[in-house]
Amino acid sequence: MQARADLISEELRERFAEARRVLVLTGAGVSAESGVPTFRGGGGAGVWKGMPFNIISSAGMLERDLPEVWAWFDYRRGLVEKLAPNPAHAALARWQERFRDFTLVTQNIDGLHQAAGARNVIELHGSLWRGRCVSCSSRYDLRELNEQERPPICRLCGNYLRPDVVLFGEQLPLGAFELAAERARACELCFVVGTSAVVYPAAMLPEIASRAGGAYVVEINPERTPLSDLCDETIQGKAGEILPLL
Ligand code: BV8
Repeated sequence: MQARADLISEELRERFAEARRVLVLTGAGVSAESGVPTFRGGGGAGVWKGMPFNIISSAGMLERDLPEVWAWFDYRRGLVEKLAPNPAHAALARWQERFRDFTLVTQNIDGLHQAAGARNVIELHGSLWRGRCVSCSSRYDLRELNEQERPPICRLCGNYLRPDVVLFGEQLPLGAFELAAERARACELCFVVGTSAVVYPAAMLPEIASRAGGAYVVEINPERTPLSDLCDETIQGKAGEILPLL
């Protein structure tokens, strides 16, 4: 179904035309039209061998069963490697050139923003495509390692690699949230695209943009979320249909 341009308010069109400092926060919904399963709302990424994803994707599980966590992320990587960015990712990559000061913050680990040409993406939760040594924290591109070796072994210190992904109960990458929060305070227009806004601290960013920065906050999501009431405008639609209209 073709989205209707009248879903975009005049106020948003004017702000979009004049904006210089823009921040976009994305979640799994921005990759849904690429075929990447979302976590909640019936998305397929929610359960693994009977375990809800916040159990298999947790610090405790990594402690208990690193090989199982590798199997879970190998499965996710196997899904994503066949998929391509969708018009939502392409639109956001174009916005990078359009605004003087543009920040793209994602909760996603699928790498599809970068595959669509986006640069300097703030990955709050890490990346499916990287492994990190549990001892010396050396990082590796998993596409360059031998797939059979599980868990992979660090070439520098010989200990195990883990997925370079932030699991539930783990701290975000050093400085990532602080940088995103600083940009949220400074922005004048903030888009929240395809997130159920239940995971913290990522879900704090639109509130920081609105309260601390006075930004105009726009939510793009087929459903309402706990953030919807905070937003200045909510556009109920699919990211791949709405974003190209702007
Ligand atoms: C932290 C990587 C400090 C893994 C993810 C107890 C102990 C410890 C911490 C906590 C605790 N209780 C609460 C917490 C905090 C916890 C948290 O927030 N829990 C929630 C669930 C209650 N947070 C953490 O643990 C964070 N760390 O707090 O550190 C600390 C440390 C130690 C001790 C105390 C504190 C770490 C959070 C990061 C977890 N890792 N991902 C993996 O991917 O497997 S989070 C995971 O959820 C994904 O990254 C995902 O991106 C994220 C959020 O989900 P969404 O992206 O919003 O996706 P979802 O499916 O939910 O929604 C999709 C949306 O899209 C829907 O709204 C849908 O309507 C919409 N949609 C669908 N189709 C479309 C669409 N929209 C647009 N277009 C479409 N076509």
